[in-house]
Amino acid sequence: MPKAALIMGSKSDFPQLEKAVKTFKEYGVDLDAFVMSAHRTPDETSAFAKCAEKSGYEVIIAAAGKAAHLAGIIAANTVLPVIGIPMKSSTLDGLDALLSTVQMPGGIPVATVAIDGAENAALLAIEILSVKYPELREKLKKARKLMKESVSSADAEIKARISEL
Ligand code: RP5
Repeated sequence: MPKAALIMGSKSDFPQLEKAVKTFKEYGVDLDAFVMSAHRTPDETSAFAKCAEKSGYEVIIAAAGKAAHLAGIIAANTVLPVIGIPMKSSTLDGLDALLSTVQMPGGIPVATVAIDGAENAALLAIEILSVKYPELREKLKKARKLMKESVSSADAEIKARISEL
């Protein structure tokens, strides 16, 4: 079974991350979630990342706000793919976390999604896992098809409403 880890810098991040948890459940990916902080629990965070491969994780999502170094410190301690979610949790509306997460130095990549982009982080993780688990690729294709159908029906609905004006 595919296995992913979701690390959040604080429990205050969780409400914005629920969508990621739901997405993993929909796709049948085994997910473990943790609260860990690059600044408040630096040793535990590094230790987790160092053991992540042995623990069976295949992809890691790290979500943090403010001076968000969580994804970076995890990526520095593992070669597993790390996806960073910059969280909107400060007076800077998440721009601080976006820049802290995305501007990694060469050699240590973090695949950064949009501010509060929990759903896309989960989907990107599932796309990465689908290289190994073809059943996930089929589910992703089905979901894209449904999305396309809902856009087509929205298009038809808008056209009908416009013609009635
Ligand atoms: C970051 O600081 C966390 O990821 C959170 O987004 C932000 C605020 O944390 P709390 O002060 O609410 O615990 O490390």
